[in-house]
Amino acid sequence: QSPDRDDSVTVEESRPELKPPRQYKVVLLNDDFTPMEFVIEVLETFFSMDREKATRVMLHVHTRGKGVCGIFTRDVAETKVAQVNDYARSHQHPLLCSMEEV
Ligand code: TYC
Repeated sequence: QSPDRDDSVTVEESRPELKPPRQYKVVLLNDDFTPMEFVIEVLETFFSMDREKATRVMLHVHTRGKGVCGIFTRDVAETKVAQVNDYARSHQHPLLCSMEEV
């Protein structure tokens, strides 16, 4: 074997990533036109809520103006927001979903 040839192998052990991922609230906003039943369906479909929880969250948004649907990492939150807004638009409802860093 050639003496100037370095065949040593460096082994690095992975260290745990210490920073927790940033978290985002996905928020639903009230409006005067989207039917209550449609909002309940959205909460069941995209946030896996049962009917009771979906109804509670919908009524909270209806009376308080906005409400939290869930807390997710950025990618998941962005996907949920896009899915809800696209779904609402495809049914001609003005329902708006947005996200806020926790
Ligand atoms: N305010 C709507 C109504 O009276 C119901 C509604 C609830 C709309 C929650 C949007 O995010 C919302 N039909």
